[in-house]
Amino acid sequence: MKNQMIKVYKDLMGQNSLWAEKIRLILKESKVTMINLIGSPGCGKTSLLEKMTTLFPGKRDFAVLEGDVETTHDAERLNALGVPVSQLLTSGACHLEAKMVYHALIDLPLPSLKLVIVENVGNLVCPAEFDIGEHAKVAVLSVTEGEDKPVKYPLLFREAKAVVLTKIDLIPHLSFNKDACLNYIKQVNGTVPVFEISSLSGDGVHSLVEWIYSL
Ligand SMILES: Nc1nc2c(ncn2[C@@H]2O[C@H](COP(=O)(O)OP(=O)(O)OP(=O)(O)O)[C@@H](O)[C@H]2O)c(=O)[nH]1
Ligand SMILES: [Mg+2]
Repeated sequence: MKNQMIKVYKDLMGQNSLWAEKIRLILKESKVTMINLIGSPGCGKTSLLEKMTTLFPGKRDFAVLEGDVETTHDAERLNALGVPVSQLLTSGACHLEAKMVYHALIDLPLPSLKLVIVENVGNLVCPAEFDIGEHAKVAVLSVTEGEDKPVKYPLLFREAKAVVLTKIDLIPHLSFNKDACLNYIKQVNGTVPVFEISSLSGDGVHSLVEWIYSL
């Protein structure tokens, strides 16, 4: 077939950037910081948010936007602890886009908040490609995933302003080589701070929370 009309779809991601800009504007106006937590399914993102909540019962200045493909399980877990939370369901998509986050964000009681934490859809690849207007992407990696993930999936670790190494209480039971993991992270992102935490014991969570509130 010759001379057929070629459809060109240009700058679809540009639409995402427009929504991300709107988010940045709202966050600036309301003086709210937004963190984008990204990591594999089951790496411990919700458990970390639960531990943050129970360790600092007086702190009620953050809300959570829960991204998942299906179910409201994670939002229910945080709702049970009294955290303002909304569930964003992608119905199949492996990441959150800025337009969806924008609509959930403007429904939050922003004047009473200092911080919004977005738990992105469990995925080590796609969410890293999307700007959702956040102040910081935070990479979450659990020790059960293996030490080489930062070099196998480098984009997230390159983009991240911090890396959270979770489930460190399990290290004695694993062949996980923590030094190798830290070296791999350094290889990809030489200056990124790494927080080693256990949501089971609460170890390391305090330093992470301090860092988040210093942004
Ligand atoms: N031993 C141990 N287990 C943990 C820790 N953090 C999370 N887990 C367990 O890991 C499993 C998954 O934890 P979640 O917090 O649901 O993980 P998630 O990253 O939110 O999962 P998705 O939202 O499905 O991507 C649960 O069985 C948790 O109890 C930890 O620090 N130590
Ligand atoms: Mg979760």
